[in-house]
Amino acid sequence: MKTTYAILALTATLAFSGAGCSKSTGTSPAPQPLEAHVRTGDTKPLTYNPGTLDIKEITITVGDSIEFRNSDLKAHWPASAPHPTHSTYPEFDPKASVKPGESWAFKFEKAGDWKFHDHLNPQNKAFQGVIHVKAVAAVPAVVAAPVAPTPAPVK
Ligand SMILES: [Cu+2]
Repeated sequence: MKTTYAILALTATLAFSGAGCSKSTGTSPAPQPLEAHVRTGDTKPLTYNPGTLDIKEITITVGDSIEFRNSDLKAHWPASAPHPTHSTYPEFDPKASVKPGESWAFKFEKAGDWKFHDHLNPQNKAFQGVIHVKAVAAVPAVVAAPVAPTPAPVK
């Protein structure tokens, strides 16, 4: 699981590093529109299953969100380290428990490695993890070409 996300992160890094947007899909490299480089903010699910999290480590980009889904029979409370103050990233805290069947999404606006725990089970490592948030890759600004004045008709 960790390896999978590391590869995904590497792929994303390569895709954003420019060089003609070469995605190694193997077949005909169709030209991609410029919009493909611009991030709009993805949402990645992370699920509390009975007794454990399905993902304990994930890499995203600033502006992306993590949706904490509770598929367990007990309530959970994802929150930034450290317990109990959550002071590393105070906004990363729903300020309430997420009940079974409910979810809570949080948009990460700051780059960093954000450890989290279950505020209701702070010592249980099965509910601890880390969200790696990468800074947004620089995207060249699109500058509109100036409109050339219509040349006066030659007489
Ligand atoms: Cu806590």
